[in-house]
Amino acid sequence: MSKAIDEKTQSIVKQCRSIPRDAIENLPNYKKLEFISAMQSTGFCDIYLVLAITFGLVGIFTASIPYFGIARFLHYSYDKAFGIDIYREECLAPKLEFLIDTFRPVTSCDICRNITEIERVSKITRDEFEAKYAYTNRPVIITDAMNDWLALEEFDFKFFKRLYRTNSSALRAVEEKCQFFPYKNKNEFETLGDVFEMDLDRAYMIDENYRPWYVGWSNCDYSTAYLLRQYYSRPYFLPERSESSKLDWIFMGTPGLGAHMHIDNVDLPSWQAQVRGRKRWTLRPVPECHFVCREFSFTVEPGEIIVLNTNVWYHKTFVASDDEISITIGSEFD
Ligand SMILES: O=C(O)CCC(=O)C(=O)O
Ligand SMILES: [Fe+2]
Repeated sequence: MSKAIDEKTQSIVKQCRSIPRDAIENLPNYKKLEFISAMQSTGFCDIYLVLAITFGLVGIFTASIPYFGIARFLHYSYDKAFGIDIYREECLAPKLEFLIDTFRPVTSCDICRNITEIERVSKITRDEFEAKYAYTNRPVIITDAMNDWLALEEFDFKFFKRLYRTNSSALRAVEEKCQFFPYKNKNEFETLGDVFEMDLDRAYMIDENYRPWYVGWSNCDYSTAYLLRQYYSRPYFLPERSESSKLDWIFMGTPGLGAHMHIDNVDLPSWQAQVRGRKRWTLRPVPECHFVCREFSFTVEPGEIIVLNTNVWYHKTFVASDDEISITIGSEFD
């Protein structure tokens, strides 16, 4: 083998002897290789050392970004690169979800350390709820807070279809000033009005080949809020001083669909009551806690209320009932 290589080398050397020196020096890659060889041979500036230092510096720079804060780094970069002060663009956040993911403040892993499943509690006192869950970002399910709610019997697709009938002030308010999330159905439901135009066979899954649907919206209209509150009461466990926001969030849809994995930017923690159907939740810790905390899933049953700070836990849902639509109502609290 080595004899063969030797012969090959000799033949190349012989061929090269016949080429004039000038012609070799004019070959396009000669200059580049000459430069590298010069650097190596001085011993003063080894090319491999240069590369190691360059990549080392890039590595240190990259690793320091999380230390100084990814959000701060990106804020600075957006300002310099596009002239956008991202913190003054809050109204874009609901439309451009990546802004929430990218610019949310770093979360302490203390909130999710050692949590591997959801706790279920009942007969909890306000003080105990306040100390353990209200402001600790620790998710919990309260199993006995909806016993006397009229909503359990009255809230169904037809109830909301009547409330949000065409030209009603309730519907106009949602369409003009509240938020609407059509999730996977965004190509067919542009507004909440489109949802309630759906025929009842589809809404109630009577049609065997029904297309599944899932939507959520906020009710930010005072008189609709007043009406909705006739059907449910403020959960008994909320601290006395806590203001339940006047904004209701309603999520409704058929089995198999739900909200994709996301994190919110709504300031306050919230409670969400499972009025009808069952909903499976997955909670995922923020990526900076990937090695400290674990993702986990659980199902919220009808009559249960989940309390969650959706600003610090990534969350996704899907309706897990066999043949019933899921309806939930909730609100933020401070
Ligand atoms: O209930 C759902 O499907 C989604 C709820 C949600 O994203 C929230 O409450 O922030
Ligand atoms: Fe959310």
